Parts: sequence; structure tokens; C-alpha cells
Amino acid sequence: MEQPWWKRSVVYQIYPKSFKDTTGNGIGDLQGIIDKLDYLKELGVDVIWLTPIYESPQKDNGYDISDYYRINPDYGTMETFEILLQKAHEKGIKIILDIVVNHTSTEHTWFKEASSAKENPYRNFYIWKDGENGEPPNNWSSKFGGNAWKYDEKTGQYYLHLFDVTQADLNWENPQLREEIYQMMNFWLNKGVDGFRLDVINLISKNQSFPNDTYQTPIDDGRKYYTDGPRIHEFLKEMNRKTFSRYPEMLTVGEMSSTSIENCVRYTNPEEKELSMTFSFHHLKVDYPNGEKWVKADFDFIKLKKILSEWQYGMSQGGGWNALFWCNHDQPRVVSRFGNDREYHKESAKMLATALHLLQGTPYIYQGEEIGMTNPNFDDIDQYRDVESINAYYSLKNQGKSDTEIMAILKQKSRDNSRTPMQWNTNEHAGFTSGIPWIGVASNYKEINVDQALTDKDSIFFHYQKLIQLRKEHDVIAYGDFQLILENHPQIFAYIRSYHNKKLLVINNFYSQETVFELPEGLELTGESSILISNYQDTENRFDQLKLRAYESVVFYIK
Ligand code: TEU
Repeated sequence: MEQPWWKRSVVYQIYPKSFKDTTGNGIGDLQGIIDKLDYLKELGVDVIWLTPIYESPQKDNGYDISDYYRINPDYGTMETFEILLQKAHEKGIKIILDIVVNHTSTEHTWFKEASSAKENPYRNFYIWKDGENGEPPNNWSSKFGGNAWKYDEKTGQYYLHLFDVTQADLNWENPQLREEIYQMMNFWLNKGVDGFRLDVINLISKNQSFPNDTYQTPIDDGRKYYTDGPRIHEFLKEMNRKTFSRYPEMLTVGEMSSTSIENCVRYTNPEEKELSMTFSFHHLKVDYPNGEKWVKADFDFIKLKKILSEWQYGMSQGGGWNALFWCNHDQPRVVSRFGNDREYHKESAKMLATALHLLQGTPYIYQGEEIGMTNPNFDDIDQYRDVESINAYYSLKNQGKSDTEIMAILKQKSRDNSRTPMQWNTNEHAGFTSGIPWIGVASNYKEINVDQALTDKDSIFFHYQKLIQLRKEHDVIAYGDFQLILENHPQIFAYIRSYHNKKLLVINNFYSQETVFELPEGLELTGESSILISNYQDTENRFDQLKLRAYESVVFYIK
């Protein structure tokens, strides 16, 4: 069977607000993306994923949409978008849009109508419930803190908001709402976009009895009643039938919150006719002790390997497909998180890139990752912009934590860690804007920036460029099976990829301490075991025992 194009492709995620400002208002825009298409072409990515560009009050940076058919005026106009799409296509780069259909902004006309009267025809587009003795309908938590229901004075009922209070959950039980959504998706597909990233798409089907949860652990917060919910596969099949199936070449990637391998297999096995691939997040919770995000904690390396491998085996055996990623706009920077952004910035950033890109799946690069951008280490709450971080700040304060403790937690965990402006050059504000940026630039931009990366042949940028290239040249990288080796090794993440008679060995030292890699029994080096990619210029290439230096990473064929 012919393999879909996206198995050989790499996607680049752009957070437009922080990418490149061309108007001087301190907010990135679509023209900024047009101006940087050649840069992305040089990197070699095949697809751009734009986080939401629609009209929005920006309480959650665009994930609160007030009009699905209009462009956020700060970003440009529909015409600018069409030019971007056309120019990207001319360069052979596809564009996928972020579709947010679990909720809309409370500024959306649908919500304004719905909240105007109980009898309004749009009432049923959202989820309304009576209170229980003056209390919310149940005890579910909002992902951004507090109870997930908001009382509406005017109509005397509560509406559900799994995220911010201005992000009201849509009622997917209503077929009329579903039709509106499919129509909107077709509008963008007809315009020529190449696919969608579907925001928290596995949360759209809620258990209709809305039961209380137990709160025995941090994850008993209601999520079991709406995650991969009762009708989710039915809804995705319907969405596929009414939209995707008319564009067989398109790419769809679902963002799956707290999901399971079993469900992701169903979401992505082509026979199910749902989605192309899924993001899951379990590997990025290895620094959440007992499921708790808002604590400062080291990451559990053995657990990281275990989770990544389980998803490799499980998805592959079930005929599904993983979207691979370390970074996005909700996650801290990986080089600060699992690498070492001080002593081994370059080495660890490259090692992490190799460790991820050689897995089975489609890799995603988040803007700035390709130059090793780091967490900014903001140490004042006034520097933070994200609603989730600000809510967390107050809730941690209520728990009696000191400012120093809270700032240490936010420095590690805040979503703003990845939202600081893209570092283009050594000019003021890193060349992102001629005005005042909406969020501060990381202070290391004089050393870490695109100009610098492009003049250094040995930069992190060129390592990413090479990884992208390798995926195109080597079938084993795109299609090979995965096998974990040395699963209990405390420092090394090593695995084998095999395809037909080819076997690739991928070895990564995740720590600054040196260690020794021993080739497991039954594996042999080939005659000329030439190195495909490594992050030191003088990696040994003939050995039985390979000494690995700090964060050293090396890939070669074996038999
Ligand atoms: O994120 C979904 C989501 O649940 C998280 O990654 C979330 O940021 C995390 O649980 C908070 O701890 C998506 C978007 O990527 C995010 O930016 C939006 O805020 C969210 O949906 C709501 O649309």
C-alpha cells in the first residue's frame, strides 16, 4: 500500500503572536510569516501549523474564537492570509490551521444569542444546567483552575467551561451545531488549506449524566467523564465523512488530552476513517509528581523512556500513527527541561532532536526549538501573560506558598516559557519587533538567535536541517519498526529501528556524566559502520564499547 506523504514529513509550528511583527505593534503577524518563508524553506520543513489566527478577544491567545470566518485584525486580513497560503504553496510548503471546536469565546455571536434567553434557538449550542442547591451542577474542575461551571445571572443557569470562563464548551449532542462546524471546516478547506490541528478534540463528547468526581488524586477532577467520551469516535467519523473525506491528501492531527493508546489507535488507524495522527502528552508529564503540574520537580528518565516506547509499540501494532514532539506553545522549552541550557546547550539540544526525530511518527518542531531557545526565567509575576499561569500564581498563594517558591515553579512550568518572541538577531527585542513586544524577550537572545545559527555550520539549526533530510532519504526512519534496548539504563535512551533488511541504532546520553554504551548481544556493527548523524564532531565509529560524553548522541546502521 502506498504510504501517505506525511510519514516522511516534518511539521513546523508557528505561534503567530510571537513569531515576527512587521507593524511595530509588538504582536507578530501573518506578513511576518510571509517574510520568513525562505527561512523555513531552508530548514526544510514540509508543513506549517498555525495556532489560531481567527478573530478572538485573546483571553487565551486565540483559543477563544469569536468568529471562525474572520482573521484576527492584529494578524492581518483575509487577503494577507490568502497571500501567505499562496506563497507557501509556491515554495512547496503546506499550511494547516488550528481548529478549536470544543469551545468558543463567550464573545461569539452563538454564545451571545444563547445567553440572551433560555428559549433562544442557539441555547442548545452550549451546555447549560441548573445548579444543585445554589451550588454548581457538579464538581468538575476547569483546566485553568476553579470549578468548570459559571453561573449566568440573566438566565439563571450554569454553562460549562473546561478552560477559561470566557471559553464556553459547545454542545456536540446538538446536530445543528455539528453541521455548523463542518461547514466552517469546509470553508477553510475550500480556500486551500492543507489540513487541521484539532484542539482538545477528544474532549467534545461529554458523559450526559455529568457525574461528580472523587478528587482522590489530581486527575480525579471530572476528566474521566469527558475524555475520549461516549460518542467521540462517532463524532470524528461523522466529521471525517462530511469534511476530510473530500480531501484525501489532507493532514489531520488531533490534540488528545489525557488519552489512551487504545483510543489513539482508533483515532488514527486508517480503517477507522477518523484522523491522520494524534498528539498525546503522557511523556510530558514525567515531571508532574503524582500528576501534579504546579510543583518544581526533576523529570523521571526511566518513566520517559517507558512511556515513549509504549506509545511506539502500541500505536505501531494497532496500525496508528504518532505525532512526535517535545515542544509546543503549552510546554516549557525542551532544552531547559530535559537538556542542559547552561553548560551543554548545543549538545543537549541536538541530542534531544535526534532522540525524537528518529522515532516512528511525524515530528513537529515548535518555533525557536531549531535554534535551541530556552525558558526565559522570568522572575516577576508581572512578566507573565498566560491566564493559566496567573491563575496558578493566585491559587499557590492561597495555599500559603511564598513568592520565591511560586516563581521557581512558574519558571519551570509556565506555558509562557515557550511564548516569548522568536529570537531572530542581536537587535533590540531580538529583531522580533520595532515596538514593545507583548511579552518579554529571553535575555539570552544575543547568543541564541537565527542569524547566529545560520552563520555557524555546526549549529542546532543545521542539525535539525539534517534530521529533516534524513527522514526523506532513509525509509527505515520513516517506516521502520521500533525496539527499545537498555530499558533500565539510567542515562542512555537507545533504540533500534528496522525496515526490511536495514537496522538503525540510535544512542542518546541524556545526562552530562559520561557513560559507556555496550552493544547488546546479537547485534553487530556493519563493515563500514559510518555515522548517519551525531552531535560531536569526533564521535568514535568503530567499537564494541562506546564511550559517550555529555549528552552525546549517535546514529548508525548495524546488522
Ligand atoms: O491545550 C489543551 C490542554 O489541555 C493543555 O495542553 C493545557 O494547556 C494544559 O492542560 C494546561 O495545563 C489546548 C491548547 O493547546 C491551549 O493553548 C489552549 O489553552 C487549550 O487547548 C484550550 O483551547
